[in-house]
Amino acid sequence: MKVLDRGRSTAEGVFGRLHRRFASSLHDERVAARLGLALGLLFTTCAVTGAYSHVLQHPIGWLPIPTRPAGLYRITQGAHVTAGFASIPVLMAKLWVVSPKLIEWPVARDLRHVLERLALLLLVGGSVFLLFSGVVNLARWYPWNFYFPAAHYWVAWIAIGSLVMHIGATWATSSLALRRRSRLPAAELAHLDATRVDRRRFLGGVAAASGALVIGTVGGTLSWVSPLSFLAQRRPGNGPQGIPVNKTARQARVIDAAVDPAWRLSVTGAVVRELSLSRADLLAMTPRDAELPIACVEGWSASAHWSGVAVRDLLELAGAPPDATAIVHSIQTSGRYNRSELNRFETYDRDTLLATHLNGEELHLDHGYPLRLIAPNRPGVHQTKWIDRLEVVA
Ligand SMILES: Nc1nc2c(c(=O)[nH]1)N[C@H]1C(S)=C(S)[C@@H](COP(=O)(O)O)O[C@H]1N2
Ligand SMILES: [Mo]
Repeated sequence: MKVLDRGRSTAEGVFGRLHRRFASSLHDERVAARLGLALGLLFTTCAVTGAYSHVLQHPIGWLPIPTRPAGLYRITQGAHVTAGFASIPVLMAKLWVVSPKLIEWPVARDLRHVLERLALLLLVGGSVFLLFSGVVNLARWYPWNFYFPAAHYWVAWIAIGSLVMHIGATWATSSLALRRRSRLPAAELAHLDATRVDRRRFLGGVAAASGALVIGTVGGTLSWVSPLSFLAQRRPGNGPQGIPVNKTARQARVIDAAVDPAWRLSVTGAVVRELSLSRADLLAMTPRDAELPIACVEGWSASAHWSGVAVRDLLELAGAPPDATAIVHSIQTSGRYNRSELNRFETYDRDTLLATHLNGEELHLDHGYPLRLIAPNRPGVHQTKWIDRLEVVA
């Protein structure tokens, strides 16, 4: 018993000392609630745009995503990455503000308390993992051997579940903390006034850090901010023909096959007649053109003028059924992005092109010469380059 008591009082002593070290007028429910609100908005933005990106990248058969507005994915994915970056200082501040709570003693009081703390642990761990993995993915540094999108996706569900539990558990205190001043008791009001400057400065600093990160990323999409965008991996305007490149023809090991005069586009599958078309055959077809963005999942994007043949025209020429879907195949044999599916909205849309030209010039090898897919409202990973086959699915 004595030993136990001593153990407990030592632990209490340690926790007590930690609490005193963390004593500050900023460990305040009002500050925590404000930061929580900001974090809630930023995380919701990430969750909604992330879910949208997921269904675009992993198409669900009965839920084909429309092709309009053509630039929607560009906005949602830019918002996803930007909101993620902006939430880093807010999360750090929130953790610091509530740190006395995180080191609370006793560690567990009752079952409800255990569940609350477990949810909190998952929420904190999940959020830190999501932000960290997102950032290092953008930096193309992979200190792990799992597939980033899958891990990011599943941890997001864990974080969402624990966030809902956390909001449920803290709703009463938070709404009380955000309550209007006029309804506060006099003693609390006096304390509030005495510490107002501290809180303002602190929250202002957090907002400024978030703002700097926003400016640091949005230049991956908005060219007029890009000189200031220290975090943007790619900038619109940089790269051959004014468009950034993620994977070059050399990295994809496609150069020889891409420049081979024997290259043909074959149209196969659920068609009346299979086709084999040379570049000259394609150039002799009705030219179609469209102004469309490349919008990478990494958040950067760039708009360009593309021309080539419409997938819809090719399907008509081959006698495919009007509601056919299709798969485009690249001559690239390795990698995850050597093929992609076109849903029925995409095969029907006249702006879904197999492009031969970019910004008025013959497509650069790194942009997919001799032929690449460019379609409205699609993630960059599905704008397949170096295409040699269009497989029609009825
Ligand atoms: N065959 C093939 N196509 C591909 C890729 C690839 O690795 N292989 N990368 C995709 C990605 S991630 C993006 S963002 C776009 C970029 O197109 P760009 O290099 O012309 O800008 O190409 C896509 N098409
Ligand atoms: Mo990409």
